[in-house]
Amino acid sequence: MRYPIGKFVLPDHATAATKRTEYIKNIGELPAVVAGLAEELKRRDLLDTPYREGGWTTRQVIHHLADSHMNAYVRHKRILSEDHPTMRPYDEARWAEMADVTATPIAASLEILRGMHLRWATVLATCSNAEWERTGYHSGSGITYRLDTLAATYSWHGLHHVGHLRLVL
Ligand code: NI
Repeated sequence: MRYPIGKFVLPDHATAATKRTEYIKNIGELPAVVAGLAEELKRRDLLDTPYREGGWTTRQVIHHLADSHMNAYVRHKRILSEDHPTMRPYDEARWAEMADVTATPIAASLEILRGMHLRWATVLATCSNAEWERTGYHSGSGITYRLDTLAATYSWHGLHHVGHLRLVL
């Protein structure tokens, strides 16, 4: 239940280079997919249901997608605008317990996702090969990402949490 679509496997550079279009598509389509599932979860009164025992509620999962992808979007933009930036981790568990998660309608995060993913997919769709190969260092994991392997990570991450929402439905 924790990994409904399987654990993420960081692709090698050759693989990531062939899947850039797929990553853009997944990132571009995520907001509409989540919005559709959110509507059904709300209709069936399942927004306060955890996707597994001790796990986040579907409401927290939806707000977490906005939290995580705001960080992700900034990381992509920094890689495109700075020379090998260091990307800092954030405490996702604590972010998921603050009032902007527990006391804010999910519509707020659905709107964030809609606007931000449109910008994110748009900028990725215009990247040159050289831009896709730009890098950044993630200080939390010690991993050096290329823009395309970072996009792979979040392409997976969105579908990973969509899997959690589908589990509850
Ligand atoms: Ni996550």
